[in-house]
Amino acid sequence: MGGLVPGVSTIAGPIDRLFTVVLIVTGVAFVLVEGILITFLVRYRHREGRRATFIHGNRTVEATWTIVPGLMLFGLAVFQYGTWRQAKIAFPDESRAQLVGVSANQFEWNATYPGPDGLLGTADDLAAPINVLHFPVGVPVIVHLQSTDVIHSFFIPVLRVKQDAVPGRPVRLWFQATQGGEYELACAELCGLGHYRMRGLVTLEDPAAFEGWLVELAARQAGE
Ligand SMILES: [Cu+2]
Repeated sequence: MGGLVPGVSTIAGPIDRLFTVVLIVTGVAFVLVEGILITFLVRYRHREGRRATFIHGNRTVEATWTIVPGLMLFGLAVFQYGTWRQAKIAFPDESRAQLVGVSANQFEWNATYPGPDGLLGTADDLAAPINVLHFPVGVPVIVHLQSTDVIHSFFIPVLRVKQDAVPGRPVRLWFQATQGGEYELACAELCGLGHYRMRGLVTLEDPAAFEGWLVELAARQAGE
């Protein structure tokens, strides 16, 4: 679909297809509804000497404009379920995924990576510099996301990943990157006066480079 940033994750294709279909369906409905509105505005405008007729509803018309959009929404709900399931429900196994902890606060992103014990949230975790995130390409990544203050939203457009971070409610999200590069992480939930500067630099790199970066983090942490 033209106009979207390029997608570099396994879910990007299905998400963009959904985007296109929903845009077409709602676009046609929009043109139709606005067209009828404008036609009626012109056709039934005030004219000298013409009296308004009073009607008391029309069951057939009312039922139609309720049932047709209802069926369209139901159809879209069924149509999108496979992609929703793939993106939000069918998580890969944590044992074969790269785990990353991401903590959002006003107004920065803090990423942590499992240390030698392979577990997140333990004393040997490796902390990345503020607003710096690295992810391996070709490997499922599971992010354990949390917020320490207000609601933020973890949004990496090229990965087609967006997830609210709600204080007190840790949540998981997952993706698999298909291509390396440097991209942007933005907060997509107005979270205070500094919201505009709440951005992170995301580096997607092959697993060997990613491992090298973890070693660098460990060395820096040991040197502190
Ligand atoms: Cu924020």
